[in-house]
Amino acid sequence: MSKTIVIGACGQIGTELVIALRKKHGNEAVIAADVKNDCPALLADGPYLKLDILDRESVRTLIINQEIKEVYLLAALLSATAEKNPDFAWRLNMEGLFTILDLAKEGFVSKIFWPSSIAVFGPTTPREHTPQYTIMEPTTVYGISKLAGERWCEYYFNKHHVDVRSIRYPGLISYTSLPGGGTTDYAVDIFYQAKLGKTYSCFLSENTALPMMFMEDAIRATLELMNAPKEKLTVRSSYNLSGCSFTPSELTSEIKKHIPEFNIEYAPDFRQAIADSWPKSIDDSQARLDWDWKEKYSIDHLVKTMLENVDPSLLNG
Ligand code: NAD
Ligand code: AKB
Repeated sequence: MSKTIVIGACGQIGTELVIALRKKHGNEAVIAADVKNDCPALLADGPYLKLDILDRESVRTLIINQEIKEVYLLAALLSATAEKNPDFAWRLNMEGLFTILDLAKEGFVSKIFWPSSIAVFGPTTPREHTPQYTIMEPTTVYGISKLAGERWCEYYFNKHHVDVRSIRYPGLISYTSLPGGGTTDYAVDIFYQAKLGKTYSCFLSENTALPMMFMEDAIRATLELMNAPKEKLTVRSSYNLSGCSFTPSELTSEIKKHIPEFNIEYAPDFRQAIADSWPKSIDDSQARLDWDWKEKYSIDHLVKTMLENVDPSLLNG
């Protein structure tokens, strides 16, 4: 049995990725690992390990001894949290990546997934339909770490034949677990307040357009990229990926179709400057060409699904 590990498994993406990978490979074949002590109930049907990605020796021992061949490395600080602790964010977002890339270079790991983000772009990047190849001058510590990570992934592929694959995820929207400190989190938070019948105080201004994607599409994209034949992949830094793009005001109008009395007010904070430096929409034609990517969720489908499934009791921990 070939083993897979998801590091950062308790997070917004990790929870759903572990479930999807276990469906595909079997529960025992997919290890969920996270720095958190406790395994979330959703991941209790398979192995769970407390693991700190910054503990290089423990990570190496685990992966070598357990003969783990496929690694999904999700542990990171996201954009808003990273700005509050830049030194640690740089360390966490970079050191773990080197640990895993080195294990692959030495032949212990055969395939790596490492996520990048739309945060790799900056204020000098064309903001509409941002191309795969363009100006990249990120101004956040998170974006700088993701861009550096992309360059290292491509370097390890070119120099050491490491099979590392990556997607520049847009803001991801899901209801299974809460988001972990990003600039796009408003587009998840808003559904909880709408379901609770409360006014939502949005930390971005009403006309801030950002690229977004429903989690089901993101997980499917991840599995499709990891399954794609090696020779079809022309991008070894990270693929642009697009779902749908919208502003807080457009999202509110869509929610109001289901909950007409829903209200939003705007109180932009430090995250507004981050959002203003990011693309409004993404051109993902390379992903469509190379591995037949196509999104399923438009904004109306996404809003309907979120409102049907969001459970405000999640906010109580
Ligand atoms: P998250 O914050 O929800 O989850 C991260 C998980 O990593 C948490 O469970 C946390 O406990 C764990 N972790 C933190 N430090 C760790 C350590 N030292 N060792 C092991 N685990 C540790 O993040 P997410 O939204 O699931 O994002 C996962 C990855 O995808 C990140 O690299 C992020 O940059 C990237 N990404 C996410 C989005 C998004 O919208 N969610 C968009 C673009 C890129
Ligand atoms: C964030 O807002 O930091 C993330 C991302 C787009 O990388 N959701």
